[in-house]
Amino acid sequence: MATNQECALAFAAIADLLEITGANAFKVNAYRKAARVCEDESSDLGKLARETPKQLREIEGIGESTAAKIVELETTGRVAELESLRAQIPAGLPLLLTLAGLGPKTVKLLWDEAKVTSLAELKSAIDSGALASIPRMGGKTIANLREAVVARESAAAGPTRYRLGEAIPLAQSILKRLADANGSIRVAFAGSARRGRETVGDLDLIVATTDPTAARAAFLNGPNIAKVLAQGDTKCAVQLASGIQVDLRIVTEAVFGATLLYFTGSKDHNIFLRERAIEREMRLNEYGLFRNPRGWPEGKELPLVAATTEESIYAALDLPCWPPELRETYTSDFTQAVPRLISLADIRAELHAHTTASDGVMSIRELAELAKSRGFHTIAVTDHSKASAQANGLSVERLLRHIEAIREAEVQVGGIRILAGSEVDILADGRLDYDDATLAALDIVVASPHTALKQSPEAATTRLLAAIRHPLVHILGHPTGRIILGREGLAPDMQAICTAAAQCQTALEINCHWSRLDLRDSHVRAALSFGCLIAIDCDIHSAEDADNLQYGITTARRGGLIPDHCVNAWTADALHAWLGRKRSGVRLPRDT
Ligand code: DGT
Ligand code: CA
Ligand code: CA
Ligand code: ZN
Repeated sequence: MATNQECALAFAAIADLLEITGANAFKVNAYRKAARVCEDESSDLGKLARETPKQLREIEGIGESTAAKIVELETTGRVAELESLRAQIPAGLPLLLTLAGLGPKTVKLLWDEAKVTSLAELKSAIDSGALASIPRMGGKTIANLREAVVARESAAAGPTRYRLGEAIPLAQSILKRLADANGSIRVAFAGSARRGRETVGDLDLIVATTDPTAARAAFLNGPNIAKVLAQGDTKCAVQLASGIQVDLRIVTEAVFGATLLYFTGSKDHNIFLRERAIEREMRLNEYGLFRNPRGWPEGKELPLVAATTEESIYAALDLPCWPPELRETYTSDFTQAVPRLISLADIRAELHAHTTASDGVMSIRELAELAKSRGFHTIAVTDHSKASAQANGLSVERLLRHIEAIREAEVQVGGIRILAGSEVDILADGRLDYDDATLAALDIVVASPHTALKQSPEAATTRLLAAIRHPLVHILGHPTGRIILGREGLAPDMQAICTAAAQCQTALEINCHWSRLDLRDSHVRAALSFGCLIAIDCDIHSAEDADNLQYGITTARRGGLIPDHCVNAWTADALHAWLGRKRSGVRLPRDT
Protein backbone atom coordinates (compact mmCIF):
# COMPACT_ATOMS: atom_id res chain seq x y z
CA MET A 1 0.00 0.00 0.00
CA ALA A 2 2.89 2.40 0.70
CA THR A 3 4.68 3.35 -2.50
CA ASN A 4 8.41 4.08 -2.59
CA GLN A 5 7.52 7.69 -3.34
CA GLU A 6 5.35 7.85 -0.22
CA CYS A 7 8.14 6.42 1.94
CA ALA A 8 10.51 9.00 0.46
CA LEU A 9 8.07 11.84 1.12
CA ALA A 10 7.51 10.71 4.69
CA PHE A 11 11.26 10.61 5.41
CA ALA A 12 11.87 13.95 3.72
CA ALA A 13 9.06 15.49 5.77
CA ILE A 14 10.47 14.01 9.00
CA ALA A 15 13.91 15.40 8.14
CA ASP A 16 12.48 18.88 7.50
CA LEU A 17 10.44 18.93 10.67
CA LEU A 18 13.28 17.54 12.78
CA GLU A 19 15.51 20.26 11.47
CA ILE A 20 12.94 22.92 12.30
CA THR A 21 12.65 21.58 15.84
CA GLY A 22 16.43 21.68 16.16
CA ALA A 23 17.19 17.97 16.21
CA ASN A 24 20.81 16.93 15.77
CA ALA A 25 22.23 17.02 12.28
CA PHE A 26 23.18 13.35 12.29
CA LYS A 27 19.58 12.27 12.76
CA VAL A 28 18.32 14.74 10.16
CA ASN A 29 20.84 13.52 7.61
CA ALA A 30 19.94 9.90 8.24
CA TYR A 31 16.32 10.66 7.27
CA ARG A 32 17.38 12.70 4.25
CA LYS A 33 19.51 9.81 3.08
CA ALA A 34 16.66 7.37 3.66
CA ALA A 35 14.37 9.59 1.58
CA ARG A 36 16.85 9.56 -1.32
CA VAL A 37 17.35 5.83 -1.05
CA CYS A 38 13.58 5.16 -1.11
CA GLU A 39 13.19 7.41 -4.10
CA ASP A 40 15.87 5.53 -6.05
CA GLU A 41 15.06 2.02 -4.82
CA SER A 42 13.92 -0.22 -7.65
CA SER A 43 12.25 -2.93 -5.54
CA ASP A 44 8.79 -2.32 -4.08
CA LEU A 45 9.39 -1.25 -0.46
CA GLY A 46 5.76 -1.77 0.55
CA LYS A 47 5.92 -5.34 -0.68
CA LEU A 48 9.20 -5.98 1.15
CA ALA A 49 7.70 -4.51 4.32
CA ARG A 50 4.75 -6.87 4.02
CA GLU A 51 6.52 -10.03 3.02
CA THR A 52 10.16 -9.91 4.04
CA PRO A 53 10.68 -6.90 6.35
CA LYS A 54 14.18 -8.13 7.30
CA GLN A 55 15.36 -7.37 3.77
CA LEU A 56 14.64 -3.67 4.26
CA ARG A 57 17.66 -3.50 6.55
CA GLU A 58 19.86 -4.84 3.80
CA ILE A 59 19.26 -1.75 1.70
CA GLU A 60 22.18 0.63 2.05
CA GLY A 61 20.94 3.76 3.83
CA ILE A 62 17.96 2.09 5.55
CA GLY A 63 18.59 1.55 9.25
CA GLU A 64 16.64 -0.07 12.06
CA SER A 65 14.42 2.91 12.75
CA THR A 66 13.75 3.83 9.13
CA ALA A 67 12.97 0.20 8.27
CA ALA A 68 10.48 0.12 11.15
CA LYS A 69 8.83 3.25 9.80
CA ILE A 70 8.44 1.74 6.33
CA VAL A 71 6.72 -1.25 7.96
CA GLU A 72 4.58 1.12 10.01
CA LEU A 73 3.58 3.12 6.94
CA GLU A 74 2.79 -0.07 5.05
CA THR A 75 0.71 -1.62 7.81
CA THR A 76 -1.03 1.43 9.29
CA GLY A 77 -0.84 4.01 6.52
CA ARG A 78 0.72 6.48 8.97
CA VAL A 79 4.04 7.29 10.60
CA ALA A 80 3.49 8.20 14.25
CA GLU A 81 6.74 10.15 14.54
CA LEU A 82 5.81 12.33 11.57
CA GLU A 83 2.43 13.06 13.12
CA SER A 84 3.90 13.87 16.50
CA LEU A 85 6.44 16.20 14.87
CA ARG A 86 3.63 17.91 13.00
CA ALA A 87 1.79 18.35 16.28
CA GLN A 88 4.85 19.98 17.85
CA ILE A 89 5.14 22.83 15.38
CA PRO A 90 2.69 25.51 14.25
CA ALA A 91 0.53 24.33 11.36
CA GLY A 92 1.64 27.10 8.99
CA LEU A 93 5.36 26.30 9.13
CA PRO A 94 5.48 23.32 6.73
CA LEU A 95 3.91 25.51 4.02
CA LEU A 96 6.81 27.97 4.40
CA LEU A 97 9.13 25.15 3.40
CA THR A 98 7.50 25.14 -0.03
CA LEU A 99 8.56 28.74 -0.72
CA ALA A 100 11.36 29.06 -3.24
CA GLY A 101 14.74 29.17 -1.50
CA LEU A 102 13.38 28.65 2.00
CA GLY A 103 14.85 25.59 3.72
CA PRO A 104 14.26 24.20 7.21
CA LYS A 105 17.24 26.09 8.69
CA THR A 106 15.80 29.46 7.71
CA VAL A 107 12.29 28.46 8.73
CA LYS A 108 13.66 27.56 12.16
CA LEU A 109 15.49 30.87 12.36
CA LEU A 110 12.35 32.80 11.40
CA TRP A 111 10.33 30.94 13.98
CA ASP A 112 12.88 31.24 16.79
CA GLU A 113 13.90 34.84 16.24
CA ALA A 114 10.86 36.55 14.69
CA LYS A 115 8.01 34.27 15.84
CA VAL A 116 7.01 33.76 12.19
CA THR A 117 4.65 30.76 11.92
CA SER A 118 2.73 31.42 8.70
CA LEU A 119 2.96 33.02 5.28
CA ALA A 120 0.99 36.05 6.47
CA GLU A 121 3.31 36.55 9.47
CA LEU A 122 6.35 36.22 7.25
CA LYS A 123 4.98 38.90 4.96
CA SER A 124 4.33 41.35 7.76
CA ALA A 125 7.73 40.62 9.33
CA ILE A 126 9.37 41.48 6.00
CA ASP A 127 7.27 44.62 5.56
CA SER A 128 7.80 45.85 9.14
CA GLY A 129 11.56 45.43 8.93
CA ALA A 130 11.48 43.00 11.87
CA LEU A 131 13.64 40.51 9.95
CA ALA A 132 16.50 42.96 9.51
CA SER A 133 17.45 42.69 13.19
CA ILE A 134 17.82 38.90 13.04
CA PRO A 135 21.39 37.62 13.01
CA ARG A 136 22.39 35.93 9.70
CA MET A 137 19.53 37.70 7.84
CA GLY A 138 21.24 39.86 5.23
CA GLY A 139 19.51 42.31 2.94
CA LYS A 140 19.88 39.92 0.02
CA THR A 141 18.23 37.05 1.91
CA ILE A 142 15.33 39.28 2.89
CA ALA A 143 14.94 40.51 -0.69
CA ASN A 144 14.83 36.89 -1.89
CA LEU A 145 12.24 36.05 0.73
CA ARG A 146 10.11 38.99 -0.34
CA GLU A 147 10.30 37.79 -3.94
CA ALA A 148 9.29 34.25 -2.95
CA VAL A 149 6.30 35.52 -0.97
CA VAL A 150 5.17 37.72 -3.85
CA ALA A 151 5.56 34.83 -6.31
CA ARG A 152 3.49 32.59 -4.04
CA GLU A 153 0.77 35.20 -3.69
CA SER A 154 0.49 35.84 -7.43
CA ALA A 155 0.48 32.10 -8.07
CA ALA A 156 -2.36 31.77 -5.56
CA ALA A 157 -4.22 34.59 -7.31
CA GLY A 158 -3.90 33.21 -10.83
CA PRO A 159 -4.98 29.75 -11.89
CA THR A 160 -1.93 27.56 -11.37
CA ARG A 161 -1.99 24.53 -13.60
CA TYR A 162 0.04 21.36 -13.34
CA ARG A 163 1.26 19.13 -16.11
CA LEU A 164 -0.69 15.88 -16.39
CA GLY A 165 2.24 13.58 -15.80
CA GLU A 166 3.36 15.53 -12.75
CA ALA A 167 -0.08 15.61 -11.18
CA ILE A 168 -1.34 12.08 -11.76
CA PRO A 169 1.47 10.18 -9.98
CA LEU A 170 0.97 12.39 -6.92
CA ALA A 171 -2.62 11.23 -6.57
CA GLN A 172 -2.03 7.61 -7.51
CA SER A 173 -0.94 6.74 -3.98
CA ILE A 174 -4.10 8.39 -2.63
CA LEU A 175 -6.20 6.43 -5.09
CA LYS A 176 -4.49 3.28 -3.91
CA ARG A 177 -5.13 4.12 -0.25
CA LEU A 178 -8.79 4.67 -1.14
CA ALA A 179 -8.97 1.38 -3.04
CA ASP A 180 -7.44 -0.47 -0.09
CA ALA A 181 -9.74 1.16 2.49
CA ASN A 182 -12.45 -0.90 4.16
CA GLY A 183 -15.71 -1.04 2.19
CA SER A 184 -14.21 0.38 -0.97
CA ILE A 185 -15.87 -0.84 -4.19
CA ARG A 186 -14.71 1.44 -7.01
CA VAL A 187 -12.25 4.33 -7.28
CA ALA A 188 -11.51 6.56 -10.25
CA PHE A 189 -10.00 9.77 -11.42
CA ALA A 190 -12.55 12.26 -12.75
CA GLY A 191 -12.15 15.83 -14.05
CA SER A 192 -9.57 17.02 -16.53
CA ALA A 193 -7.12 14.28 -15.49
CA ARG A 194 -9.56 11.61 -16.68
CA ARG A 195 -10.16 13.52 -19.88
CA GLY A 196 -6.38 13.53 -20.38
CA ARG A 197 -5.88 17.29 -20.70
CA GLU A 198 -2.21 18.23 -20.91
CA THR A 199 -2.53 20.35 -17.75
CA VAL A 200 -4.90 20.10 -14.81
CA GLY A 201 -6.07 22.76 -12.37
CA ASP A 202 -6.78 20.24 -9.64
CA LEU A 203 -7.37 16.52 -9.37
CA ASP A 204 -10.81 15.00 -8.84
CA LEU A 205 -11.28 11.54 -7.35
CA ILE A 206 -14.42 9.48 -6.79
CA VAL A 207 -14.85 6.52 -4.47
CA ALA A 208 -17.85 4.22 -4.19
CA THR A 209 -17.90 2.62 -0.77
CA THR A 210 -20.01 1.02 1.95
CA ASP A 211 -17.80 2.65 4.61
CA PRO A 212 -17.54 6.42 4.01
CA THR A 213 -15.71 6.97 7.31
CA ALA A 214 -12.91 4.63 6.29
CA ALA A 215 -12.71 6.26 2.84
CA ARG A 216 -12.46 9.72 4.40
CA ALA A 217 -9.74 8.60 6.80
CA ALA A 218 -7.77 6.97 3.99
CA PHE A 219 -8.00 10.15 1.94
CA LEU A 220 -7.11 12.63 4.66
CA ASN A 221 -4.26 10.75 6.33
CA GLY A 222 -1.28 10.40 4.08
CA PRO A 223 2.32 11.48 4.16
CA ASN A 224 2.06 13.74 1.12
CA ILE A 225 -0.87 15.79 2.40
CA ALA A 226 0.07 19.31 3.46
CA LYS A 227 -3.32 20.66 4.40
CA VAL A 228 -6.92 19.51 4.75
CA LEU A 229 -9.20 21.98 2.97
CA ALA A 230 -12.58 20.32 3.52
CA GLN A 231 -13.81 17.18 5.26
CA GLY A 232 -17.52 16.64 4.83
CA ASP A 233 -19.51 13.40 4.65
CA THR A 234 -19.45 13.28 0.87
CA LYS A 235 -16.91 15.94 -0.16
CA CYS A 236 -13.32 16.22 0.99
CA ALA A 237 -10.44 18.26 -0.35
CA VAL A 238 -6.75 18.41 0.48
CA GLN A 239 -3.71 20.27 -0.66
CA LEU A 240 -0.65 18.16 -1.38
CA ALA A 241 2.86 19.21 -0.42
CA SER A 242 3.42 20.18 -4.06
CA GLY A 243 0.54 22.68 -3.81
CA ILE A 244 -1.93 20.80 -5.98
CA GLN A 245 -5.48 20.40 -4.67
CA VAL A 246 -7.24 17.05 -4.70
CA ASP A 247 -11.05 16.87 -4.46
CA LEU A 248 -12.83 13.68 -3.42
CA ARG A 249 -16.47 12.63 -3.71
CA ILE A 250 -17.61 9.75 -1.55
CA VAL A 251 -20.69 7.97 -2.93
CA THR A 252 -22.57 4.68 -2.87
CA GLU A 253 -22.06 2.17 -5.64
CA ALA A 254 -25.61 2.83 -6.87
CA VAL A 255 -24.79 6.39 -8.00
CA PHE A 256 -21.11 5.95 -8.88
CA GLY A 257 -21.67 6.27 -12.64
CA ALA A 258 -23.73 9.45 -12.36
CA THR A 259 -21.17 11.10 -10.08
CA LEU A 260 -18.27 9.96 -12.24
CA LEU A 261 -20.01 11.28 -15.34
CA TYR A 262 -20.79 14.63 -13.73
CA PHE A 263 -17.32 15.23 -12.31
CA THR A 264 -15.52 14.01 -15.40
CA GLY A 265 -17.04 16.90 -17.30
CA SER A 266 -16.20 18.84 -19.25
CA LYS A 267 -18.69 21.47 -18.24
CA ASP A 268 -19.69 21.84 -21.89
CA HIS A 269 -20.23 18.13 -22.24
CA ASN A 270 -22.38 18.13 -19.09
CA ILE A 271 -24.51 20.87 -20.59
CA PHE A 272 -24.85 18.89 -23.83
CA LEU A 273 -26.00 15.81 -21.89
CA ARG A 274 -28.35 17.77 -19.66
CA GLU A 275 -30.07 19.37 -22.63
CA ARG A 276 -30.41 16.00 -24.30
CA ALA A 277 -32.04 14.71 -21.12
CA ILE A 278 -34.47 17.62 -21.06
CA GLU A 279 -35.45 16.92 -24.70
CA ARG A 280 -36.41 13.43 -23.55
CA GLU A 281 -38.38 14.61 -20.51
CA MET A 282 -35.62 13.54 -18.19
CA ARG A 283 -33.33 15.28 -15.72
CA LEU A 284 -29.61 14.59 -15.31
CA ASN A 285 -27.55 15.54 -12.27
CA GLU A 286 -24.69 14.12 -10.21
CA TYR A 287 -27.08 11.65 -8.52
CA GLY A 288 -28.53 10.11 -11.65
CA LEU A 289 -30.72 10.34 -14.70
CA PHE A 290 -34.39 10.67 -13.73
CA ARG A 291 -37.67 10.62 -15.60
CA ASN A 292 -39.24 14.07 -15.42
CA PRO A 293 -42.56 13.93 -17.29
CA ARG A 294 -44.47 17.10 -18.05
CA GLY A 295 -46.95 17.77 -15.29
CA TRP A 296 -45.10 15.66 -12.69
CA PRO A 297 -46.20 16.96 -9.26
CA GLU A 298 -43.82 19.52 -7.74
CA GLY A 299 -41.75 18.00 -4.93
CA LYS A 300 -42.65 14.39 -5.75
CA GLU A 301 -39.58 12.19 -6.15
CA LEU A 302 -38.62 11.62 -9.80
CA PRO A 303 -38.36 8.00 -10.96
CA LEU A 304 -34.73 6.93 -11.45
CA VAL A 305 -33.70 5.82 -14.93
CA ALA A 306 -29.96 5.15 -14.54
CA ALA A 307 -27.12 6.02 -12.14
CA THR A 308 -24.79 3.09 -11.48
CA THR A 309 -22.71 3.17 -14.66
CA GLU A 310 -21.89 5.82 -17.22
CA GLU A 311 -22.78 3.35 -19.98
CA SER A 312 -26.35 2.99 -18.71
CA ILE A 313 -26.80 6.78 -18.62
CA TYR A 314 -25.47 7.30 -22.13
CA ALA A 315 -27.64 4.43 -23.37
CA ALA A 316 -30.75 5.95 -21.80
CA LEU A 317 -29.91 9.17 -23.66
CA ASP A 318 -29.63 7.21 -26.94
CA LEU A 319 -25.90 7.79 -27.12
CA PRO A 320 -22.86 5.55 -27.41
CA CYS A 321 -20.65 5.81 -24.31
CA TRP A 322 -18.20 8.61 -25.07
CA PRO A 323 -14.59 8.02 -24.04
CA PRO A 324 -13.60 10.68 -21.47
CA GLU A 325 -10.98 12.07 -23.87
CA LEU A 326 -13.71 13.07 -26.31
CA ARG A 327 -15.85 14.85 -23.73
CA GLU A 328 -13.97 18.06 -24.16
CA THR A 329 -16.11 20.35 -26.23
CA TYR A 330 -19.74 20.83 -26.89
CA THR A 331 -19.98 18.65 -29.96
CA SER A 332 -22.54 16.28 -31.35
CA ASP A 333 -20.00 14.49 -33.56
CA PHE A 334 -20.50 11.17 -31.84
CA THR A 335 -24.22 10.81 -31.40
CA GLN A 336 -24.36 7.70 -33.62
CA ALA A 337 -21.06 5.97 -32.93
CA VAL A 338 -17.68 6.70 -31.39
CA PRO A 339 -14.48 5.70 -33.19
CA ARG A 340 -12.51 2.74 -31.83
CA LEU A 341 -9.79 4.91 -30.31
CA ILE A 342 -6.27 3.65 -29.83
CA SER A 343 -5.41 2.31 -26.37
CA LEU A 344 -2.28 1.26 -24.47
CA ALA A 345 -2.75 -2.38 -25.41
CA ASP A 346 -2.53 -1.54 -29.14
CA ILE A 347 1.08 -0.33 -28.92
CA ARG A 348 3.59 -2.94 -30.15
CA ALA A 349 6.70 -0.93 -30.94
CA GLU A 350 8.79 1.92 -29.56
CA LEU A 351 10.50 3.90 -32.29
CA HIS A 352 12.35 6.65 -30.38
CA ALA A 353 14.83 5.66 -27.67
CA HIS A 354 18.26 6.74 -26.47
CA THR A 355 21.09 4.71 -24.97
CA THR A 356 24.25 5.55 -23.05
CA ALA A 357 25.82 6.24 -26.45
CA SER A 358 24.18 9.69 -26.31
CA ASP A 359 22.15 10.96 -23.35
CA GLY A 360 20.24 7.85 -22.26
CA VAL A 361 21.08 5.78 -19.18
CA MET A 362 20.35 2.31 -20.60
CA SER A 363 22.43 0.04 -22.78
CA ILE A 364 21.08 -1.29 -26.07
CA ARG A 365 20.40 -4.62 -24.40
CA GLU A 366 18.60 -3.07 -21.43
CA LEU A 367 16.45 -1.09 -23.80
CA ALA A 368 15.63 -4.21 -25.80
CA GLU A 369 14.76 -6.17 -22.66
CA LEU A 370 12.51 -3.34 -21.52
CA ALA A 371 10.71 -3.32 -24.87
CA LYS A 372 10.37 -7.12 -24.75
CA SER A 373 8.87 -6.90 -21.27
CA ARG A 374 6.19 -4.63 -22.72
CA GLY A 375 5.39 -7.21 -25.36
CA PHE A 376 6.76 -5.11 -28.22
CA HIS A 377 7.93 -6.70 -31.48
CA THR A 378 10.28 -3.81 -32.34
CA ILE A 379 12.45 -1.24 -30.60
CA ALA A 380 14.35 1.46 -32.43
CA VAL A 381 17.62 2.79 -31.02
CA THR A 382 17.69 6.43 -32.04
CA ASP A 383 20.54 8.25 -30.33
CA HIS A 384 21.22 11.92 -30.95
CA SER A 385 23.19 13.19 -33.93
CA LYS A 386 26.41 15.20 -33.77
CA ALA A 387 24.88 18.70 -33.66
CA SER A 388 23.31 17.83 -30.28
CA ALA A 389 26.69 18.11 -28.60
CA GLN A 390 25.13 18.80 -25.18
CA ALA A 391 23.41 15.41 -25.49
CA ASN A 392 26.64 13.70 -26.53
CA GLY A 393 25.41 13.29 -30.11
CA LEU A 394 27.21 10.72 -32.23
CA SER A 395 29.79 11.55 -34.87
CA VAL A 396 29.45 9.55 -38.09
CA GLU A 397 32.28 7.24 -36.96
CA ARG A 398 30.63 6.59 -33.59
CA LEU A 399 27.26 6.06 -35.29
CA LEU A 400 28.71 3.42 -37.62
CA ARG A 401 30.22 1.56 -34.65
CA HIS A 402 26.91 1.94 -32.80
CA ILE A 403 25.08 0.30 -35.72
CA GLU A 404 27.41 -2.70 -35.39
CA ALA A 405 26.72 -2.88 -31.64
CA ILE A 406 22.97 -2.77 -32.33
CA ARG A 407 23.24 -5.63 -34.84
CA GLU A 408 25.15 -7.71 -32.30
CA ALA A 409 22.67 -6.93 -29.53
CA GLU A 410 19.77 -8.00 -31.74
CA VAL A 411 21.35 -11.42 -32.19
CA GLN A 412 22.23 -11.75 -28.50
CA VAL A 413 18.89 -10.63 -27.08
CA GLY A 414 16.69 -12.45 -29.59
CA GLY A 415 12.93 -12.34 -29.84
CA ILE A 416 12.73 -8.66 -30.76
CA ARG A 417 13.70 -6.54 -33.73
CA ILE A 418 16.22 -3.89 -32.71
CA LEU A 419 16.37 -1.17 -35.33
CA ALA A 420 19.49 0.88 -35.91
CA GLY A 421 18.32 4.45 -36.07
CA SER A 422 19.04 8.02 -35.23
CA GLU A 423 17.23 11.01 -33.86
CA VAL A 424 18.86 13.32 -36.33
CA ASP A 425 18.75 17.06 -35.74
CA ILE A 426 16.86 19.16 -38.24
CA LEU A 427 19.16 22.15 -38.52
CA ALA A 428 17.62 25.63 -38.55
CA ASP A 429 17.58 25.76 -42.36
CA GLY A 430 16.01 22.32 -42.78
CA ARG A 431 19.17 20.38 -43.61
CA LEU A 432 19.72 17.19 -41.63
CA ASP A 433 22.70 16.69 -39.37
CA TYR A 434 24.00 13.58 -41.23
CA ASP A 435 24.61 13.18 -44.94
CA ASP A 436 22.38 10.92 -47.02
CA ALA A 437 24.89 8.09 -47.21
CA THR A 438 24.99 7.91 -43.43
CA LEU A 439 21.21 8.11 -43.06
CA ALA A 440 20.81 5.38 -45.68
CA ALA A 441 22.83 3.01 -43.50
CA LEU A 442 20.12 3.23 -40.82
CA ASP A 443 16.87 1.24 -40.56
CA ILE A 444 14.91 4.18 -39.21
CA VAL A 445 15.36 7.93 -39.08
CA VAL A 446 13.54 10.21 -36.64
CA ALA A 447 14.20 13.85 -37.54
CA SER A 448 13.62 16.42 -34.79
CA PRO A 449 14.10 20.14 -34.20
CA HIS A 450 16.15 20.88 -31.06
CA THR A 451 17.53 24.37 -31.65
CA ALA A 452 16.33 27.66 -33.19
CA LEU A 453 12.91 27.05 -31.68
CA LYS A 454 12.07 30.74 -31.79
CA GLN A 455 12.34 31.09 -35.57
CA SER A 456 9.45 32.61 -37.52
CA PRO A 457 6.47 30.47 -38.53
CA GLU A 458 7.57 30.77 -42.18
CA ALA A 459 11.11 29.59 -41.43
CA ALA A 460 9.75 26.80 -39.23
CA THR A 461 7.41 25.62 -41.98
CA THR A 462 10.19 25.55 -44.59
CA ARG A 463 12.47 23.78 -42.13
CA LEU A 464 10.01 21.05 -41.16
CA LEU A 465 8.77 20.54 -44.73
CA ALA A 466 12.33 19.83 -45.82
CA ALA A 467 12.62 17.10 -43.19
CA ILE A 468 9.20 15.62 -43.95
CA ARG A 469 9.98 15.45 -47.68
CA HIS A 470 13.45 14.02 -47.18
CA PRO A 471 13.16 10.51 -48.63
CA LEU A 472 15.21 8.95 -45.83
CA VAL A 473 13.15 10.35 -42.93
CA HIS A 474 10.44 8.16 -41.41
CA ILE A 475 9.23 10.18 -38.46
CA LEU A 476 9.15 13.87 -37.57
CA GLY A 477 10.03 13.86 -33.85
CA HIS A 478 8.38 16.29 -31.37
CA PRO A 479 7.47 18.52 -34.34
CA THR A 480 7.14 21.88 -32.57
CA GLY A 481 9.65 21.46 -29.74
CA ARG A 482 7.22 23.08 -27.32
CA ILE A 483 7.53 22.52 -23.57
CA ILE A 484 4.21 22.65 -21.72
CA LEU A 485 4.16 25.63 -19.32
CA GLY A 486 7.72 26.25 -20.49
CA ARG A 487 8.27 27.33 -24.08
CA GLU A 488 6.06 27.92 -27.08
CA GLY A 489 8.22 26.12 -29.61
CA LEU A 490 7.76 26.37 -33.37
CA ALA A 491 4.48 27.50 -34.90
CA PRO A 492 4.59 26.05 -38.42
CA ASP A 493 1.69 26.10 -40.87
CA MET A 494 0.09 22.82 -39.77
CA GLN A 495 -1.94 22.47 -42.96
CA ALA A 496 1.22 22.54 -45.05
CA ILE A 497 2.95 20.17 -42.64
CA CYS A 498 0.07 17.70 -42.65
CA THR A 499 -0.40 17.82 -46.42
CA ALA A 500 3.26 17.01 -47.00
CA ALA A 501 3.40 14.37 -44.25
CA ALA A 502 0.38 12.55 -45.70
CA GLN A 503 1.83 12.74 -49.21
CA CYS A 504 5.29 11.46 -48.21
CA GLN A 505 3.97 8.90 -45.69
CA THR A 506 6.21 10.48 -43.08
CA ALA A 507 4.74 9.85 -39.63
CA LEU A 508 4.26 12.75 -37.23
CA GLU A 509 5.28 11.91 -33.67
CA ILE A 510 3.29 12.32 -30.51
CA ASN A 511 6.13 12.55 -28.03
CA CYS A 512 4.75 10.97 -24.84
CA HIS A 513 6.80 12.89 -22.31
CA TRP A 514 4.33 14.87 -20.20
CA SER A 515 6.40 18.02 -20.58
CA ARG A 516 6.14 17.75 -24.39
CA LEU A 517 2.98 15.98 -25.62
CA ASP A 518 4.04 17.21 -29.03
CA LEU A 519 2.08 16.81 -31.38
CA ARG A 520 -0.64 18.18 -29.12
CA ASP A 521 -4.23 16.92 -29.22
CA SER A 522 -5.51 19.55 -31.67
CA HIS A 523 -2.61 18.86 -34.03
CA VAL A 524 -3.38 15.15 -33.95
CA ARG A 525 -6.95 15.89 -34.94
CA ALA A 526 -5.75 18.08 -37.81
CA ALA A 527 -3.20 15.49 -38.93
CA LEU A 528 -5.84 12.77 -39.07
CA SER A 529 -8.12 14.91 -41.17
CA PHE A 530 -5.29 15.02 -43.72
CA GLY A 531 -4.78 11.25 -43.52
CA CYS A 532 -1.36 11.43 -41.83
CA LEU A 533 0.40 8.56 -40.12
CA ILE A 534 1.07 9.08 -36.42
CA ALA A 535 3.87 7.64 -34.27
CA ILE A 536 3.43 7.48 -30.48
CA ASP A 537 6.84 7.31 -28.87
CA CYS A 538 8.26 7.64 -25.37
CA ASP A 539 11.61 9.15 -26.37
CA ILE A 540 13.08 6.78 -23.79
CA HIS A 541 16.13 7.99 -21.90
CA SER A 542 15.58 5.82 -18.80
CA ALA A 543 13.22 2.98 -17.90
CA GLU A 544 10.62 5.25 -16.24
CA ASP A 545 10.10 7.10 -19.52
CA ALA A 546 8.35 4.03 -20.89
CA ASP A 547 5.56 4.70 -18.38
CA ASN A 548 4.81 8.02 -20.10
CA LEU A 549 3.12 6.04 -22.87
CA GLN A 550 -0.24 6.58 -21.15
CA TYR A 551 0.02 10.35 -21.65
CA GLY A 552 0.80 9.99 -25.32
CA ILE A 553 -2.13 7.61 -25.66
CA THR A 554 -4.60 10.02 -24.00
CA THR A 555 -3.30 12.81 -26.24
CA ALA A 556 -3.80 10.56 -29.27
CA ARG A 557 -7.30 9.64 -28.10
CA ARG A 558 -8.18 13.30 -27.61
CA GLY A 559 -7.15 13.75 -31.23
CA GLY A 560 -9.38 10.83 -32.28
CA LEU A 561 -6.56 8.47 -33.32
CA ILE A 562 -7.55 4.97 -34.40
CA PRO A 563 -4.99 2.11 -34.42
CA ASP A 564 -4.81 1.88 -38.23
CA HIS A 565 -3.20 5.31 -38.42
CA CYS A 566 -0.61 4.63 -35.74
CA VAL A 567 2.59 2.97 -36.97
CA ASN A 568 3.38 1.70 -33.44
CA ALA A 569 0.15 -0.32 -33.51
CA TRP A 570 0.95 -2.12 -36.74
CA THR A 571 2.10 -5.72 -37.04
CA ALA A 572 5.85 -6.22 -37.40
CA ASP A 573 5.35 -6.99 -41.11
CA ALA A 574 3.38 -3.83 -41.78
CA LEU A 575 5.78 -1.66 -39.83
CA HIS A 576 8.90 -3.04 -41.48
CA ALA A 577 7.31 -2.83 -44.92
CA TRP A 578 6.63 0.87 -44.37
CA LEU A 579 10.16 1.46 -43.10
CA GLY A 580 11.57 -0.38 -46.09
CA ARG A 581 9.40 1.48 -48.63
CA LYS A 582 10.95 4.70 -47.42
CA ARG A 583 14.30 3.26 -48.52
CA SER A 584 13.45 1.64 -51.84
CA GLY A 585 13.22 4.81 -53.93
CA VAL A 586 16.63 5.98 -52.84
CA ARG A 587 19.86 5.35 -54.69
CA LEU A 588 22.33 4.32 -52.06
CA PRO A 589 25.95 5.42 -52.42
CA ARG A 590 27.13 1.83 -52.77
CA ASP A 591 24.87 1.37 -55.82
CA THR A 592 26.46 4.20 -57.76
P1 DGT B 1 -9.41 21.66 -14.17
O1 DGT B 1 -9.50 21.13 -12.78
O2 DGT B 1 -9.45 23.13 -14.25
O3 DGT B 1 -8.26 21.12 -14.94
O4 DGT B 1 -10.72 21.18 -14.98
P2 DGT B 1 -11.86 20.18 -14.53
O5 DGT B 1 -12.67 19.88 -15.74
O6 DGT B 1 -11.31 19.02 -13.78
O7 DGT B 1 -12.78 21.10 -13.61
P3 DGT B 1 -13.16 21.03 -12.08
O8 DGT B 1 -12.15 20.33 -11.26
O9 DGT B 1 -13.50 22.42 -11.69
O10 DGT B 1 -14.52 20.23 -12.07
C1 DGT B 1 -14.56 18.87 -12.42
C2 DGT B 1 -15.77 18.59 -13.26
O11 DGT B 1 -16.96 18.81 -12.49
C3 DGT B 1 -15.95 19.52 -14.45
O12 DGT B 1 -15.21 19.06 -15.57
C4 DGT B 1 -17.42 19.44 -14.68
C5 DGT B 1 -17.99 19.30 -13.30
N1 DGT B 1 -18.42 20.61 -12.81
C6 DGT B 1 -17.82 21.34 -11.85
N2 DGT B 1 -18.48 22.48 -11.65
C7 DGT B 1 -19.52 22.48 -12.51
C8 DGT B 1 -20.58 23.39 -12.82
O13 DGT B 1 -20.70 24.46 -12.22
N3 DGT B 1 -21.46 23.04 -13.78
C9 DGT B 1 -21.35 21.85 -14.46
N4 DGT B 1 -22.23 21.55 -15.39
N5 DGT B 1 -20.38 20.99 -14.21
C10 DGT B 1 -19.47 21.29 -13.26
CA1 CA C 1 -10.12 19.17 -11.83
CA1 CA D 1 -12.04 19.98 -8.78
ZN1 ZN E 1 14.53 14.98 -29.24
